[in-house]
Amino acid sequence: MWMRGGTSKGGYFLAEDLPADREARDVLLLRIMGSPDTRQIDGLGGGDPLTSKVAVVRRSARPGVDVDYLFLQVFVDQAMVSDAQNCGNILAGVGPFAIERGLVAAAGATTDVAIYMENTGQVAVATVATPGGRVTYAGAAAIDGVPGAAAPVPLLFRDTAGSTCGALLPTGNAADMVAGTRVTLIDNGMPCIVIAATDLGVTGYEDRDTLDADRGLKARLEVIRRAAGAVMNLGDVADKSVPKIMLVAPSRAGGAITVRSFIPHRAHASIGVLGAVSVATACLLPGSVAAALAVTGSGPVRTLAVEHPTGALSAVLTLDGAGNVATAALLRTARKLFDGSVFG
Ligand code: NQM
Repeated sequence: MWMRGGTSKGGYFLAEDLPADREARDVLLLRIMGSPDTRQIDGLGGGDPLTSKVAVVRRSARPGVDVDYLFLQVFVDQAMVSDAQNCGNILAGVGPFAIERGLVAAAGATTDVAIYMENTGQVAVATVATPGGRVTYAGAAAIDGVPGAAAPVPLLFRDTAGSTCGALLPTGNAADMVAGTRVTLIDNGMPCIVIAATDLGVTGYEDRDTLDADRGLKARLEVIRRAAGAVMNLGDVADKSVPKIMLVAPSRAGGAITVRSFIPHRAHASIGVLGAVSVATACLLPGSVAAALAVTGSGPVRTLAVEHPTGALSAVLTLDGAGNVATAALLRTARKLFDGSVFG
C-alpha cells in the first residue's frame, strides 16, 4: 500500500510479503523505489528522502502491543537501505495500514493501535478514526506541510529518551564544542545535533531550496556531523542518515523556536516528528543551545510549536516531577494513496 504518513510518503508492506533475507529485501526495495538515481525515474520514489521511505509491519507477539513496525530509509542517490533511524511521519500511516490489512480490529469510532518501533525498541500509540468499524482518511485535521485536511491521527510517545544513542544527552552535557562549533547533542527519539543558525552564518529563516543550494554550509555541517556521530555512540556515521542537524533561531510566529533541519544531507521541507520532539526537549534543557533561543512557558504540560519552512509542528510535552520529558503527543494525518502490486 502506498500512503502519505504525515509529511512523508512511502510503501507500506506486510513483513511476510518481503524477502526474509535482508540483502534480497534491500535489493527489491531499491528496485521498487528506483534507487540509486536522483530522479528515481525507474521506480516509485519521488527523488526526495521524504518520499523514499518504507514501513514493514507485522502482527506483534509482544504483550500489550498490536503491531511491530520497522522503518527503512531507501537512499535516493546511493544503493543503500538503512534501518539506523526511526520515522514518526511514516509511523502515522502504520495504524491505518494495520487495520486495513486486518492485523488489528477496529474498536468503535476510534481505534488505538500500539506500535512497537523496531528501530528504537520503543512503543507509540496511534489513534485512528474508524467510524462504523472502517478506517476513514477524511476529516478536518490540517497539518503544516500537507495541503487540505484529513482525519486526525494523534501519536503518543513515551520513554523515547536515548532511543538510539543510549541516553538523552549522549555526552552527558547540555552543550559541547564539536569541530569548533557549539552544539547540543540530544536523542529524544531521534539523534540530533542542535546548532544556533547564526553560528554557521545563516539566519535560520531560509527556505529549503536556499539551504540546499548552500554547498559551503552543507560541507561544514557534514564535518560537524561526522565528528558528533562518534561522540553520540553512533560510530562512523558516513553512511548513516543519523544524526540529523537542527539549525535553530528564535520563533518568528509566536511558537517556541524556529528550526531548519538537515536529514542529514538535504534540508527538510518541514521537520521530522521525532526530530521535533528532540529539539523541543532541548528547548527545555537549561544550558542547551536551543534553550537560549526558545520561549517555553511553564507548568507540567508544555505545548511547544516548532516552526519550520512550511509552518509549525506542535509537540505537547508532559514533564515528570524531576522536570524531564515523560511523554510527547503530536498530531499527524495519513492518507491511503494506492493499494496493489509493485514489480521489483
Ligand atoms: O523525525 C525525516 C520525516 C523524517 C523523520 C528525517 C521523522 C522523525 O519527516 O520522526 O518523521 O528525519 O529523515 O519523515
